[in-house]
Amino acid sequence: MAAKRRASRKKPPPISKASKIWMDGMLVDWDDAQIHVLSHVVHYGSSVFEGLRCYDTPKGSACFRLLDHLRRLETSAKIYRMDIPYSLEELAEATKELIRVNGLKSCYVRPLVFRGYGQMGVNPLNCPVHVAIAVWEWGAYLGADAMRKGVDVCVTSWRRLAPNTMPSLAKAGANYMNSQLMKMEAILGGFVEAIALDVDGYVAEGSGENVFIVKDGGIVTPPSGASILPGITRHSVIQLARKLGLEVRKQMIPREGLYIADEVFLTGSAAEITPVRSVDRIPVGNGRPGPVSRKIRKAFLAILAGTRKDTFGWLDFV
Ligand code: PPE
Repeated sequence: MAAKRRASRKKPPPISKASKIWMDGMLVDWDDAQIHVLSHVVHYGSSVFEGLRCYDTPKGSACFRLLDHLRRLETSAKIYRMDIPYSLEELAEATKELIRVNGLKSCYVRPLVFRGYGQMGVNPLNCPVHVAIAVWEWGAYLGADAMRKGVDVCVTSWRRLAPNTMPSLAKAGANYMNSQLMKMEAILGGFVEAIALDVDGYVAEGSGENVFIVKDGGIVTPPSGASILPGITRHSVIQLARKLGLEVRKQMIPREGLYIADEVFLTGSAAEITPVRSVDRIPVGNGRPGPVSRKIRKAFLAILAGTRKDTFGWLDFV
């Protein structure tokens, strides 16, 4: 009860509004970016989306792996038989223009594809497909102290999406109903985030992040068949870690692997690279962010700061 009261007392900061939102090729005022209540997406969750960050680097604002995110948007749409009426290049240009128009140096970017107003009933095929892109300033996703101190997480009682139910390789809006169940359980239990197991009981992912563990110097993350979204930050961390001479494996992780790991960390566009300091109140290692996640994070930030060469071509200048 105490934890419940504590959680509900904290008032979250509202969305930091920008000026314009891109909707179906038009720049509309933030407050006018609206849809009809009988849009298919509102009732049946028919949307796919992306999330990425634009960073203020010494050479100017740059989107992190913009085309890779838009490619994943296209694959998500393909799974749900949605035809996006814009090319990848058009969406990339629209994103950059939107950031410029809003005068933002750094921001979060949310491209969204959804089924609109046309017909009610489950059949989505007769509803128009709309595309919107929004940008806004979004700070530390898992709290102000998350990066420095690490976060307290739990293993949720909810399993992640089972194979051949909701496809986890699609970043679909509806997948986040499962994420919401996980997240609410975590918050009301006094945790910052939840990690879900897959139907077989192996570690899958956080409500909005991928999971990595470090054990005896090796780095392990669940494979894409473990009911996860194959994160672009996850891929970046794997590339960067290997470049730093670290060993990375994609391998199933049993639940207790989280408890005996030397380090656990979460990755995501919003969460970036966030260390975990406890799982189910069991301290991870010595309960403080460990050297491996710190090393990777430092190299990651150095690319954004321009002090490390962007050899992977991650930055897409606005
Ligand atoms: N798994 C899930 C379920 C997930 O939502 C994300 C991103 C990831 C893994 C990591 O993917 P990537 O961003 O490509 O490294 N979650 C997005 C949405 C978070 C939200 O609350 O909204 C994000 O981080 O942008």
